[in-house]
Amino acid sequence: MTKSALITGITGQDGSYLTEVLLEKGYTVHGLVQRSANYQYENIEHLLPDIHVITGDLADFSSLVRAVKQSAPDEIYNLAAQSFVKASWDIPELTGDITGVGVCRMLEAMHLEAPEARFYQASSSEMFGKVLETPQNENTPFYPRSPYGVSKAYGHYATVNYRESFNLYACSGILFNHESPRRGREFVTRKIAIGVSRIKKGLDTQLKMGNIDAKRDWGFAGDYVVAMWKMLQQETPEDFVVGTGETHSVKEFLELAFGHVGLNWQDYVVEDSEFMRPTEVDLLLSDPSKAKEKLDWTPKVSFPDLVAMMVDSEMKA
Ligand code: NDP
Ligand code: GDR
Repeated sequence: MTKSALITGITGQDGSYLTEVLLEKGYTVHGLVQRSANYQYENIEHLLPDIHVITGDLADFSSLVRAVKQSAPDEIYNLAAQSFVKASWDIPELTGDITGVGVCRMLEAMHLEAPEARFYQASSSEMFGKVLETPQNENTPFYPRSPYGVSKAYGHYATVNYRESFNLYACSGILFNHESPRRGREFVTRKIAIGVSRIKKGLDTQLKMGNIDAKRDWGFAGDYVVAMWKMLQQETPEDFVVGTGETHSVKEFLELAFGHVGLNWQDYVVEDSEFMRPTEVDLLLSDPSKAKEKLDWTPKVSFPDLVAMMVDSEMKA
């Protein structure tokens, strides 16, 4: 029988790649989309004929109940969030409401309307924040460093708690940074890829950056959505860390991205305090051995290939 999936955050980077994976597997895909004056369907434009769009919002419980009723899902992927860490200091309350409490609303809607469904929560390495051990695994304690990280920790524990309280099939995927040509424009990798292509084409002369010594464990989003699906195919629900196990600095990303089009990053990059954060998470590095062992998951795209893919995509755009 055809499986039904409900994806919140379907218009985002991960939502679009996950939809492609699920359609390929024969799922009926329903996507929750928030109301907007000018709907931005850039990432899912090509998928619209094959999916069912449901208007709803993680801030509105009744809309989530309706969405679950309407889609009768076998699997729910809760990807919607205010996902930009830097903005979470400007809109902390909204971030808490959507990225944190929104998870509870979604879990409760499933508990009421589809308790047999399987639930995936998009948790984040930002929960590790000021890391208490390196590398970070499923048992590493959290020390979030932003309103976003704090909200994700709430969503993570809500997921674990609904699993333990009501015996729901609910998993938290603790994903490290993953990028692609569909990444939001304000995130550092896409910002650099766009900046490089504009400079190469003579449209800009400099690129303003924040903390370029920050390090991240960066992978390709297309690989990571496969891990989400695999988590929901296990016999018992568990939480998994997903990452590459490699860490690179923003500086390294700059070097490779400018180098890819024959330029030297030092000639164009300037520091700008506007892009600095009140607190940083300096060394995020995953230990994805549980995902490898139990999900048979490993990332396919290397760091240099990811940088090249993103710069090439902007050069073509
Ligand atoms: P994006 O920012 O690209 O997508 C976020 C999605 O959430 C968009 O579809 C957005 O809709 C939607 N959304 C925002 N607010 C609401 C709301 N109030 N109600 C309903 N929908 C809403 O994120 P990614 O695809 O990169 O990430 C997916 C999830 O994974 C997020 O929860 C993120 O926090 C988490 N995550 C991401 C990582 C990464 O490296 N990408 C790593 C770890 C976790 P709209 O298009 O209308 O704005
Ligand atoms: P992050 O992603 O905060 O890790 O959250 P982002 O790409 O915004 O920042 C990564 C690092 O780069 C440094 N940086 C800059 N960042 C931005 N955006 N712009 C700049 O100009 C700049 N200069 C330096 C940042 O300080 C930071 O250290 C992402 C999101 O997808 C979250 O939703 C997700 O949970 C985590 O990854 C894992």
